[in-house]
Amino acid sequence: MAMRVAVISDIHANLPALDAVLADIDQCNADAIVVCGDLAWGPEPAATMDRLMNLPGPVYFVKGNADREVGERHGADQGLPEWIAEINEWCAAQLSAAQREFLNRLPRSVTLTVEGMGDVLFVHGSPRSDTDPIRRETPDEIIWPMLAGISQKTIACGHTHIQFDRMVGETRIINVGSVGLPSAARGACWALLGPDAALKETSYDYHAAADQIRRSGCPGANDFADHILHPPDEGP
Ligand SMILES: [Mn+2]
Repeated sequence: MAMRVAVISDIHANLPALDAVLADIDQCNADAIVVCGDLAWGPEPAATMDRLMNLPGPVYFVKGNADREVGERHGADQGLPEWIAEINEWCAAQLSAAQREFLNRLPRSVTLTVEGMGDVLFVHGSPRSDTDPIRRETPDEIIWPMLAGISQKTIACGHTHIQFDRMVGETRIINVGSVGLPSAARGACWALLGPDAALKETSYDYHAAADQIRRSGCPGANDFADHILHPPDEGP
């Protein structure tokens, strides 16, 4: 049955931003929520996972690169920058065994039939890889190989933290942006799909969120907080 779907991504353990978006979604009568990955890498991993794993109603999850790296405790010996590896290890240590197992078991993609849109493929980066960046300005010919072999006419993704809705050849690509670590936006970004696609931005108290983040104990907490207060123009 075709449905209306709220899509969130790149929460990055910003719990106040997630709670604000979930309150907005509550008002939309969506039939399901899809989470396109990068859940726990950030200042409040355990509380964020607890919230996400206990959401009522149908919720579908896709694994992001940060979920893979936190779940598998990737370190600098896997080629990651030291500061990312340090946050991976801290986040993994904050999570319960059940929460890490939940991350490790997430699928790389989900397909749902959305009202008015047909089959939509939900991924983190691209259908090819959870680290492929797709941006508004990425040239079509860079994206085409990322789409090889897919049958869906619409893709919803995240990973690059800036929203857009564009065509690449015959394929519609909707990047829902980032709930917790957005670039080029002050609010928490997400999208509502069906019967059309609406890009959404939920405003929340980012000053209070930044204070909460600074108290989290997460390595780099001040950098997370500064990002919330002064979102960069460019995504990661
Ligand atoms: Mn990512």
